[in-house]
Amino acid sequence: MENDEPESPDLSPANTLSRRGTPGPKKSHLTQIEVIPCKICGDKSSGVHYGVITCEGCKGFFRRSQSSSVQYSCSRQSNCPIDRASRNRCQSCRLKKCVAQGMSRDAVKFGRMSKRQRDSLIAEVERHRQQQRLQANSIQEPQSLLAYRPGKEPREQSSHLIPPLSSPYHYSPIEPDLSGCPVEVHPYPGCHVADSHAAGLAYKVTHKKGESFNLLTGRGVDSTRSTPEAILNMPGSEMRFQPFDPESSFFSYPTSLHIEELCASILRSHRETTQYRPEELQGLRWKVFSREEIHAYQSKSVDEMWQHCAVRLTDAVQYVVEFAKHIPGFRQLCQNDQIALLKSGSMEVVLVRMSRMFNTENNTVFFDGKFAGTELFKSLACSDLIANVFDFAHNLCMLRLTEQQMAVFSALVLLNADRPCLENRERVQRARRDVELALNHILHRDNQETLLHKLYQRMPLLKSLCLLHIEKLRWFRQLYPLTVHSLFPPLYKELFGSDTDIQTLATH
Ligand code: HC3
Repeated sequence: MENDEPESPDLSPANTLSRRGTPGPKKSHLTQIEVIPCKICGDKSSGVHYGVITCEGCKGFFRRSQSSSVQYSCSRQSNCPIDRASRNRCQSCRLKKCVAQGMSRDAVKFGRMSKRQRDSLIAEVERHRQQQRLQANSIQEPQSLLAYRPGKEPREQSSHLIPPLSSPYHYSPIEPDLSGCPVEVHPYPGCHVADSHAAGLAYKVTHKKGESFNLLTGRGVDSTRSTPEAILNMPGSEMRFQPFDPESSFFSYPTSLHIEELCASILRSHRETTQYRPEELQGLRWKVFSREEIHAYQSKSVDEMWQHCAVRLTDAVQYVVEFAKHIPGFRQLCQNDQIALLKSGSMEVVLVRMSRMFNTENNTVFFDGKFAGTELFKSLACSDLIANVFDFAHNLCMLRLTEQQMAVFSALVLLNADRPCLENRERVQRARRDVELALNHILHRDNQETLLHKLYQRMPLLKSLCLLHIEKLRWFRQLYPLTVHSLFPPLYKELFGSDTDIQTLATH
């Protein structure tokens, strides 16, 4: 446990951007870099240190971690949340986050920032200043119907966000036609129908009292009694919705005003839950992995690299969960359906969002703080999956979606009334219809109606990619059942494979 008193500011020009002598943009922007919170723990930052905007505490921690020969290790699952309060609890995860955000001793040698990097930083400073102005103003303005507080970083919530299910799901043939694929492999880890209804499948997510975690808050709940509204308003939950009448006109007769409001709300949700802004990613395109760094990834064993990617993927999924919780109409669905939509749709949204982080010039994707090509994932031993995922990201990136288009498309991917195990399909369809109208609206406004067909065309592709992903996981789990059971994040296991199967495998 490292005590972590912020140290006296390090004024060496090499280590701070705001005092850097290099000529650059208007002084005012750089002197206000502290409006951007520390990228590691969210505390107040003091400048760019080792290539990343951090607070004094994290700067000092990283410097000490580079000089000391000590090896840090995590006593949990290497996915400890790192924030202002918890940053001293796990040095291993803190250092991992520093590296993931791009902190590096090399940054000291860089000395200068390119124009693109400076522009990206200025854009981020400007956005934070705007957010501060908005927050200052919003105290006076009456909050809109869909008012919500920006959620905490999804990472700060429990990683076990999907309730452990008392019995494995079994896939039902009534659901989407997947006859083309072997019964044992389908995109959704199945859903056990405790009692099916003629109109569709209702699956009972039965829990023993106190044993469940709730996807929507990551907290233990007695879900036998909870309702989404009650869960949403649990202490500690990040979502504070005003009481909402789902049957209100907003959902039954969307007017253009409602659609405009829906678009704006989905865009806000998207912006609050994407780890990087487009302009930031643009400014980071120069950060590609060196040959040595790529070799280090390729030297990982198959199970090590799978565990590493599983943690990264789970991180990304948690942001998608927060995005979903902010989508008007999603939180009005019953908890069963919210979980069913996330179980089958969150990976698809991760892949959609991956296209935002893709550089089509060199076919690389932003991963672990730098841009990586397919070769970095070689030790996953699933080159076909990687190739298909990169192809998908490349082709979607080529459409050059705006953030608004990306946000509404992501909401449409999630609100899919054809997913298995839904209890109230009609209600999902109603929420989806409003998002469809929203997508039509913004593409018409942007004079890009031709994109509509192209986006709808990509949905079956997303499903087949997730089907392939599940197939690979089943292959991996046959070889390394205990790795998946003991080292994969609980949320990953809940999303992509029933834990019960793993226990069965582990004991046979
Ligand atoms: C899809 C991916 C895992 C997830 C990686 C993500 C989406 C993670 C969040 C980052 O911000 C962006 C990012 C970049 C690359 C993505 C990886 C590319 C290939 C890899 C596999 C297809 C999934 C492997 C995960 C597995 C097999 C452990 O489930």
